Amino acid sequence: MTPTALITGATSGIGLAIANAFAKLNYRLILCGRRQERLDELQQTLGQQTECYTLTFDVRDRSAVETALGSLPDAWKTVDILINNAGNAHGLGPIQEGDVNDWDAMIDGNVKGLLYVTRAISPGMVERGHGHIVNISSIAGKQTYANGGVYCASKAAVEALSEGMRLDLTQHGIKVTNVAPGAVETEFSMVRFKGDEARAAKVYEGFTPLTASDIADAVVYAVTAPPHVTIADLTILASAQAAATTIHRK
Ligand code: NDP
Ligand code: 8X3
Repeated sequence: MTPTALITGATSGIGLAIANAFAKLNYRLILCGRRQERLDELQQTLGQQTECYTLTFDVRDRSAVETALGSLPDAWKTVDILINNAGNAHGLGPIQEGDVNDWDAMIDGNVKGLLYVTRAISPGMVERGHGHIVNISSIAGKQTYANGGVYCASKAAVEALSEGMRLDLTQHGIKVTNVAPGAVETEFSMVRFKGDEARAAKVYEGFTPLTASDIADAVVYAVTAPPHVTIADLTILASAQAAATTIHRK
């Protein structure tokens, strides 16, 4: 049977690259995000390669998540692979100056949103005794850096949740993979710096960052591993990156 994959944050960056990679494998795709026009475009483009279904919701909105995922038509209810990718950093600054709205966006999106989606999708996997959940964490979940405490905390929570999910779900035939990328050039820094293009570009200056498709390749590796193999945890860095904030720039 052709697997069906649900990808949150499919409208750009890593989620979009995973959608493209899965389309090449002919997986059926449920593509999620807030930007309707991008989802419509994906339905047009990727829809020519594979079967696609789109859902527009904000992962922070619990009832929107429940309504959207609860409304999946019968033909799309069986989700074999869940990619919990939606998330972003908002701001970069010391804790005493933090913008509480930014904190809410990170904790509500990166942590609670991932939980809401998982709560909606995992019972079906348990019922079927089969499934794979891939959580996109970050090097920031393993190493805390100055001025990024709340984003790092949100990704440390993802690390803990990947372990917790594996402990609870392995007995039900469900694999859990945690993927922790380093610097990947996407819209991530534009979002973090609220549209400041120059500041966002500086993040990737003087070295070759990862591309979103580098991460998609790793996700494909994890989801195509043989049934008896679980790729539990992958940390992927650009070759110039030694640690979260140690990057060798020319
Ligand atoms: P992008 O900004 O390019 O993509 C973020 C995606 O998440 C978009 O599709 C966006 O869609 C979606 N999203 C964000 N917030 C919400 C929300 N509240 N509700 C629904 N969808 C949301 O960044 P990346 O591709 O880089 O980020 C993807 C994941 O990878 C994130 O979890 C990020 O933390 C993680 N990551 C990124 C790294 C990097 O260096 N880029 C490194 C390590 C991890 P839309 O706006 O349409 O809702
Ligand atoms: C994104 C990578 O190091 O900018 O999670 O936090 S980092």
